[in-house]
Amino acid sequence: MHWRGLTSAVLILLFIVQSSGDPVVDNDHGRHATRPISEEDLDRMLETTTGSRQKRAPEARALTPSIVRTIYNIPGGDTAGSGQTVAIVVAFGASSAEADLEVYSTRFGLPSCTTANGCFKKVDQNGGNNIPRDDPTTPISSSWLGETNLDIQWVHATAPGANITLVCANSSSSSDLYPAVMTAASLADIVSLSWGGAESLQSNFERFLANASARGVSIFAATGDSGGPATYPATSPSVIAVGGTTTLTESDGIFSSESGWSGSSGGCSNFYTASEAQQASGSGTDPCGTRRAVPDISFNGDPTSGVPVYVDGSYVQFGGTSLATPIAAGRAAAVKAFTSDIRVIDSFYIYNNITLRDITSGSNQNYSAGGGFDLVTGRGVWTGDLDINTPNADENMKITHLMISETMQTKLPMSMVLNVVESTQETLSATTQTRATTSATATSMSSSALSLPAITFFSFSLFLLL
Ligand SMILES: [Ca+2]
Repeated sequence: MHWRGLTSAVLILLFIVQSSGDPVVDNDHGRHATRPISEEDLDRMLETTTGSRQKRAPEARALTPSIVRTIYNIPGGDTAGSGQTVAIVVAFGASSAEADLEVYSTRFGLPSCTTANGCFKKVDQNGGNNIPRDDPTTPISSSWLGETNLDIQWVHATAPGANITLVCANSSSSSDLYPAVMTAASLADIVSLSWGGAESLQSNFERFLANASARGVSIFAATGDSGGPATYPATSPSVIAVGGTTTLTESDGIFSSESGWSGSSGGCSNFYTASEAQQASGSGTDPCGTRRAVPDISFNGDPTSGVPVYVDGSYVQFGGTSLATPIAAGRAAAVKAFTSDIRVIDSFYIYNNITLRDITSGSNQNYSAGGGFDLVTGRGVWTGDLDINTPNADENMKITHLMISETMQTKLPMSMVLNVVESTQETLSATTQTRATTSATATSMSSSALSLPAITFFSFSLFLLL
């Protein structure tokens, strides 16, 4: 007994030492590279999506909610996600976020989502009403409020029927954001995290994430927008890591092709091992051994193929894995609402139950996308679920005729596949050259001063792309 007691005491002591040793990191919400969208451009976008075949002007090719729901085959239509709740964790308060969401919903014909009608809820990091102050960063579109509006509006755009709970951490420090994630996971079973910090060993938070995942909470985390190593918590094996693509549409809004975005962070974790499901799939073991390999999946993230977000009184075009992540969370809500058979969307689900559009072109700083799993886009773009009937069958047929996926490649004439690949690569090589000259500037900037070079970089890229 004596020795057993002593052993326990030593173990407890070790635990305390280890626990207090978890590093506190500052988390960044990424490089969104926003650009303004005029009301006139917005009108043109909407005309296209309401049936007019009018060609969209190059500056009006941001993706609208209905285009995004179509190209990602999100089930449920205008009530997608009904009965589900998505919790979004951000830093700081967001005093105008709910009013901005209402303006956005009206503009895009989405259902109203307010505190009054029970759809929207905002809590502090402990679940209470002590909402922190707004992020003072300017311009506002580059602040955490811009991030918050992006997250809220794009969960609502992809899952208009879902409830949204916004959890506001007191600061961007992990000592505030991690408790906020714990609160979020107690209030919803789908959680969206469009932020991250440099990888480190987070033993306490890891235990929490593993437990949350085991309880059936789906946590989606952005890999980062640097195109370099992925950030934490995306590299945790207990979350679903979301990378970014460049999603090209025709001038009339019809899906054209999708490639890996140069800003999509990814790679092998230096601290964490792959989940059992990832290891079993071979996706992690091929490039990374048994280490965690990210991303798991991807959605649109390139600002040049970005989306409109209403913030600070006007519309701006946003991108980043900060966009891809709420799309993933919204799609999860839509899928869970569409069939009650799907109770848990976790790593096992992502590696066994989904159908994908494999991304085979494009690259980030260290890796290139290729056939199957890659460290730019993961398994690819989540476009379907094996355990539900494919919804919107007609829409799906309409858009898949140009898709480059593992399943479609065998059915398509190879000339058509090659044409799409070539045209995508030509466009990408033009933009990659531009990015090479600007990325050095961007990566040397501190997180508090990212907005200016990001905007410059984005505008320049957009000009070349179109
Ligand atoms: Ca691939």
